[in-house]
Amino acid sequence: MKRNKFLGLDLSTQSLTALVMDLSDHTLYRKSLHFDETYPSYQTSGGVLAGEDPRVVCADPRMWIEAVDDLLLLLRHEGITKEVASLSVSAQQHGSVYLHSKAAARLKDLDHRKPLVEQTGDIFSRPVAPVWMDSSTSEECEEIAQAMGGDARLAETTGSRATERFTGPQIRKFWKKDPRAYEHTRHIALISSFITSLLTGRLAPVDCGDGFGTHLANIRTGKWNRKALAATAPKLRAKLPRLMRGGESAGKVSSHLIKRYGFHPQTEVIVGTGDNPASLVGLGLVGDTEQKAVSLGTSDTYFGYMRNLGRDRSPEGHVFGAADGKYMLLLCFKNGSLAREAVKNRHHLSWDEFSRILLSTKPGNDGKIMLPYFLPEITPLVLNPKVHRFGGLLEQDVEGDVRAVVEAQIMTMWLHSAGSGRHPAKILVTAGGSGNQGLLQVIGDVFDAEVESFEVKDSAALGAAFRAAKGFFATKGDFREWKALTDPFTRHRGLGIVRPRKEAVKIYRGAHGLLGVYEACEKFALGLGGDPQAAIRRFRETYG
Ligand code: XUL
Repeated sequence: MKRNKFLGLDLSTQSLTALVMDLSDHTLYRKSLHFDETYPSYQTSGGVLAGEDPRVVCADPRMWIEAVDDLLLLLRHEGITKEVASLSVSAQQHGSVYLHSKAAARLKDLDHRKPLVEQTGDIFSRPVAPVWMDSSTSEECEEIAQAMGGDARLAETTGSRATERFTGPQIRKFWKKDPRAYEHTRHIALISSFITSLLTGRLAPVDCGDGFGTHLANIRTGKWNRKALAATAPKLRAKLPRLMRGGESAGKVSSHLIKRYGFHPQTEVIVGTGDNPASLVGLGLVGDTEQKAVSLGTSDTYFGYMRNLGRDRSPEGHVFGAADGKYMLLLCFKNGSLAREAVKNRHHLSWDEFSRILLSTKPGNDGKIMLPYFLPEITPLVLNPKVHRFGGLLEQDVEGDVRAVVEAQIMTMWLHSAGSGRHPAKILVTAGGSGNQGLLQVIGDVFDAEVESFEVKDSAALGAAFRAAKGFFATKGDFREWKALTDPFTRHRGLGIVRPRKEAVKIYRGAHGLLGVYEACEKFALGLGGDPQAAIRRFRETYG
């Protein structure tokens, strides 16, 4: 039988998705398991476990193991696994999984007749995995930055200023709180390398797309950085996965995958990556410096490809590795879909109604502004969540609230990405929110850019499938270009272009426009500027 299918697995915050790509007829097959619904016994909300302190957020890795087991069994049942030539993983970034010394042997020797979780549920030296939504490591961030010679130096070496959710500060916190458990930890995986380890039966490497989101690597050499390791925790080097630049093979599937799920013994597993670097691939943006991407998932992210490490780096931006060994820039906004959903639910709206409100109400919202920090925010850094309302915006104002939350999210994206080079003329939008026309129109209007969304919204899973294919061909000595792989899928699957409306663009970008008002509100709320009332008044006089 010809094996011509490539499988991308994306373990996001809220679900595990499989995307199977057939290169012979360019068809795609998709299957997804939603954590809250499928695994209620883990009591997650939005896929995570939040503590009393809103800054502490983690997940139980056994839930992910169950999901991998169930999804692969489903794919076997559909007759897909035996046709897969290679597979690769994409996963939410920064989260870390802590394994004890018996874990490696256990992964190697699994009984295919038993559920995976039954045999791997006790391989952890720390029962929970801190995830990207955690913001409880400010102290450790400060300590690491100081040891590295300051925040600017840290960013120069590792690609980011000290960042709470990054793996290094998370590891440091664990070592400080529980040095014995740290001592007993043999291996610290990123989520992408952990899931890959389940597939190969061996502790798997991590790629620079995910590895640079740790504060532990040097973005120039693509190697773990000795000084950063020392600044984080003792004897750390030996506990980390191998760091790899490109998407090479991590080995063949384990005998467990062959026997339990029906994979062919020659199936390759290509090194996994983070969901944002995978999305860059899935959107066909590797090598493209002209267009940028906006992902409207649990988090909102703004990202783009970088050919080299120029000076155009917003201080709040992160540099991660791209799939071709170059770089990508990313900004992350934590309150993404969670804030939109909070507003939608508070006013008992459907997503269609939410979109209609955005399309029918006036851009600028008459100067009514919301700072939607329902949760601690990443960009800008807000550790104590609070929703601020300005310009007389009332909680019961349904239309005002909907417009305010979305305008805030897109304006903050525009403002904080301003330091990262020219704003693009075209933006590709992906993930759950990309089906919402109202949202797309606000992006177009605020950025004064054309906006395109796609039939396939799972660009991270699609990117993982592309990585699987590219890595597989490379093992055969076929080094085809990324574009040759991605074009047939991305070019014909656009859902049309949303264009910016001139009048709306003026309201945001013109003199005394809403972007300036928003910036004034944000500065005021963060204690960095005075009362924004005068700016709101001027806006109303100009655009009222
Ligand atoms: C990126 C980030 C999030 C996660 C979850 O830096 O923290 O986008 O990858 O998707």
